[in-house]
Amino acid sequence: MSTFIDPKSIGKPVRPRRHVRTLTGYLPETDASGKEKWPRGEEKVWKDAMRDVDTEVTSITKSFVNHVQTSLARQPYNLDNLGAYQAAALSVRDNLLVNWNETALQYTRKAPKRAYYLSLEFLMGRTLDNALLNLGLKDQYSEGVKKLGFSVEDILDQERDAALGNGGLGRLAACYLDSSASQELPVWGYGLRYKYGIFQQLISPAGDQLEAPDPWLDNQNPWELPRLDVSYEIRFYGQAERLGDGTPRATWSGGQEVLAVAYDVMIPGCYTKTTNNLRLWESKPKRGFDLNSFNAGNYEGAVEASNSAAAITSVLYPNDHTTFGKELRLKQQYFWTAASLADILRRFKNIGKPITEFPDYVAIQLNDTHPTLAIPELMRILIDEEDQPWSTAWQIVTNTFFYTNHTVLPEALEKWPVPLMEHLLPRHMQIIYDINLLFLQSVEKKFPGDRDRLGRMSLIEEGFPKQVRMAYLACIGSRKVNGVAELHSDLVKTTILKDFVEFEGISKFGNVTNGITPRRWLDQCNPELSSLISSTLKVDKAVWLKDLTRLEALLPFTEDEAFRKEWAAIKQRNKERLAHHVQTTLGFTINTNAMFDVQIKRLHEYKRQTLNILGVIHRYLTLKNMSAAEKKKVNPRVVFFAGKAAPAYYIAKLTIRLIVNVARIINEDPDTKDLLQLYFLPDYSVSLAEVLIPASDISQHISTAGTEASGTSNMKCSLTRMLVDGANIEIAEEVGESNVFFFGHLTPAVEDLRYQHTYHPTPIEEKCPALANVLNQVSAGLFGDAHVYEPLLNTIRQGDHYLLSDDFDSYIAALAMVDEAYLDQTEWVKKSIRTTAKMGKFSSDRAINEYAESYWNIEAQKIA
Ligand code: NBG
Repeated sequence: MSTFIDPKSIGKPVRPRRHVRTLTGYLPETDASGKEKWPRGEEKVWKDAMRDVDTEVTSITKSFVNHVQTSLARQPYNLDNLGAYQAAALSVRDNLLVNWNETALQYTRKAPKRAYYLSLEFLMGRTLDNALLNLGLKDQYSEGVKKLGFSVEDILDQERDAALGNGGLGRLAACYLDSSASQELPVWGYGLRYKYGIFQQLISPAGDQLEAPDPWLDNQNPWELPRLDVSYEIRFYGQAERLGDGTPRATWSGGQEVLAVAYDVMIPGCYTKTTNNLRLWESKPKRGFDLNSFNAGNYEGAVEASNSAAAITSVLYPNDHTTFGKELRLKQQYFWTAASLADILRRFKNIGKPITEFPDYVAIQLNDTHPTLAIPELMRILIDEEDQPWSTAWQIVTNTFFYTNHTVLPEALEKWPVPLMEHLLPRHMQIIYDINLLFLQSVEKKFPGDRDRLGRMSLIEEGFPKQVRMAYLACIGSRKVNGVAELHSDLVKTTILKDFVEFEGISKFGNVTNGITPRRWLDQCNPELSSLISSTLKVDKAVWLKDLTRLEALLPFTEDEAFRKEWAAIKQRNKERLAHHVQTTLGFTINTNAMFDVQIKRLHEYKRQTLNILGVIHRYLTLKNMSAAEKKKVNPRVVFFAGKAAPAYYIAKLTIRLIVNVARIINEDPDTKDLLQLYFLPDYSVSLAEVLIPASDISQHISTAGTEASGTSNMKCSLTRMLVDGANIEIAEEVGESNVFFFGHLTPAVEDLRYQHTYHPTPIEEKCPALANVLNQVSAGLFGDAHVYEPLLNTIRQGDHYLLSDDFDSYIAALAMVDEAYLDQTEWVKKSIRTTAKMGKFSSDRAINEYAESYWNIEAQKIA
């Protein structure tokens, strides 16, 4: 560590952060009459030269060619699809910037209360198509690039996904940014600019998942603006010393200092000028490298220090619902929250209001516990730098933050070892202890003598080592806490935060059911369906895409045969599009006359991909025993899986291997291959989801009851007209239970079943012979490598924490009901239309408005 200590800084008090005035948020001075003075030169000359958004095809092609010649430094006749994508992206970016600047200017002028969404993950996917839709310029660009000899589809296909997220939590953050801008709300996102996003998934010849890095920035990223002038110094390690002068103040000095540099990503709203910002931080060494080592001739040491600074934002942690005690991850969390808070504070100070009014201007949403360090960090700033008394600081903090919980799985609740925190963030650990002391004193006051309760509620979990319970810190440091679906929010209140509800009162705890953006998940990925909806409803998509409840007007059309026919034909074309994609990328030929059945999500035991693959094997074995006549009556099915497993999650990876190897046998078997096909599509991503979802006839959401907080792919699948299977109570409430296929045990039964598994286990042969048979076939080597799968099969045979043996029979029965329902195509299409029509509630516009009104207390701002 000595290589990155700057001896000159040891013992010195922290220098207040300084900031140089930058590109946005600047207002011109006014003269005596209040009129704005143009800072330099002739105002008219400036104004005449200023550009607006290009809306004419000729100005679009001009800007495109201009970028080819200048930004790309290429000859116009020397352009491939990638170059064309870059030129198109740069010219679209110019348009976005016009709106982005105006939005920033107006926010600065009006100084409304703003909300900030702190998320360690933003799974954005591709940008160009979304930007074109939101700007309302898709037709003009298509025409323009066609004139230049390109097709817009080919150009769009060149873009690499921005995959800075693991799954639902990160994609939710991206949907919320889209909705904030579309609803004209002053919301910014703050995250990290990982050099490598979620790993690329490859499948080995044996069927194992392999991971390769995702160098998404290699081709340059036209959607980000490096803001080298917006930077903050962030400290790690060092010493914290209390001043001991009767105030709660302390100094924190020494250690390592690194720079956080901003990269801005424009977030355009749909059919509005509002263009918000997503600010991503990159870490850099404070000085090119450590001068002390360099001067002492220790060149490697000098480089090491700079590498250690740059490493902070080098990679997204690919974990999903698993705890990770890694120091670098904690560093990421602090680096990002500290930089974001410094930036938010600077912006607030520009308004010139007293610090006690901070919560009147700022709401900060904590996306899960990852940004919880923002709570002690704001306390540190208020106390040590702003000289506020403890109670004032705590008052400000607890009126600023809001915390969303995204899981009740115990293994996913973040905890950090106290020794690690003390080492990395000594001042924050002091503050956490102080918060805990005062908190436990007030608990003791309300529940005198209840020592158990104090132990349960303490921010510090006893043990070796002691650990900081981040969810509890997030809870007590926030103004409100919410879960992400009705049932999940109830579980939060009655299980993991039960004691806190009893102590703080129920009104602090709420629910905001997740939502998805209909722009991407209906219009962009399913353009034909989108235009059918617009023409049928005789409503411009600009209207219904921003008010999804309008889809309800589709209900009467369930009785319109011509409409149903077109509805079904679009599904068929989407299936062919997927088949074409699989053919060109993987070389498989898919039967598009079969039902397409998909399960697409992270691989995890609780999501029960295992139940699905064992169900597929059961189906295969059943088919094998059928006569030719019986086979004629079977509904052909193609089953698709896609999803990544955390690299260290052995059982999840084994599930992938089983799926791949079962697919090999089934797809080659002449007895069954016309009736059952199985594919594992590697490297699941937002872009792959955009092809898969519109093509699916049925999607599987089959997690053990009570374990999936909300799910969002269920909403996407239902929105692009299809049916959900499994325990999606809220969706069923909206679309009607007859349009969802339910099976299995419900949440209240889970605990008791698990108890029975542990204390009164019934052999699986007795309890569920059908499942036992499937397991035995796998064990016997029907799909090769018999012994390899034993650890996976044993999770079911012993303990069966996720209740496969309890739910298997009813799962198989539900699949049979799906087959039967599918045979009546008229009714099936009607179900599908009804489902889409009733999905209005699940728009992320509804969700973001709930946050804005009931949590953040912010208002929409019309950008003139
Ligand atoms: C996930 C839940 C999903 C939910 C998303 C978004 C985490 C920790 N949780 O059910 O498992 O849809 O969050 O809320 O990633």
